[in-house]
Amino acid sequence: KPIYEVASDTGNKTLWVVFVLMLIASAAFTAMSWKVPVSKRLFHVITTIITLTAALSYFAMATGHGVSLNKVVLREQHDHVPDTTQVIYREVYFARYIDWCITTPLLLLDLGLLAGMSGAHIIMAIVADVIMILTGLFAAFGAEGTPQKWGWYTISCIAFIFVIWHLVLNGGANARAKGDKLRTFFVSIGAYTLILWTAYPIVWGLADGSRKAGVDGEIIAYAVLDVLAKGVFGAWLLIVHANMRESDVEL
Ligand code: RET
Repeated sequence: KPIYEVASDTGNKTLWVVFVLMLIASAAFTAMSWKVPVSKRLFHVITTIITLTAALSYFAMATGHGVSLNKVVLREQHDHVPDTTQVIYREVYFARYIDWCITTPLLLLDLGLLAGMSGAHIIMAIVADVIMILTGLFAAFGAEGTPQKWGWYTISCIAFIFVIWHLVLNGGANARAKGDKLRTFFVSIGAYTLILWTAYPIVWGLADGSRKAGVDGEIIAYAVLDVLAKGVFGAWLLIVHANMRESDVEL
């Protein structure tokens, strides 16, 4: 009688593919770091840790470690007939949130350092970001039919708006001070980041949130987003950084 929403072979294969892609990206970023002196490897180190963390998280999910079967009870009330309940078990890939807790602050650090944001502003953006991820984790395990699930989701979205606020206002202002070339690059990679990051709460709403999307659909959507937001983002940042002295940081 209970319904099981779990990954099929397609979903599981997708997890393995992204695991391998993240490993390849990590190796490539490490090799790129060897081309520059140790003192100029800050972006390389940050960006490699991002893809390496994702590789670990995808390994956990692909092997069945980073996932829990979440029980959802739907209660229907009718007049004159007894209440009916439907129990759904759906996989929640909690390893994602552990991954995001480490990698999204590092992505923000990449962008903050690129723009030349102050330490205070970088810390504020990162703390808001960690709150966004942890409250998103609570939302994923929040009970249906109570304020838990969508309450935490709303709080998470408010934290997300804080992150965007810091990035756009402070990031934008600081990047401008570093010259036109750097400002143009920051605006491009910042807009790219903003669009991709905004897709995550949308996927969440369709998948964990309303369960309109199946578990395979969820895995594939996050897989594409993760490769773009970590792998392609990192490659873009490191390649441009290699040819743009304005992007150097003294740290
Ligand atoms: C959740 C659900 C609750 C509401 C919001 C979310 C935002 C998540 C974001 C994730 C970004 C992840 C990245 C991963 C690595 O590449 C937690 C999905 C606002 C923005 C960039």
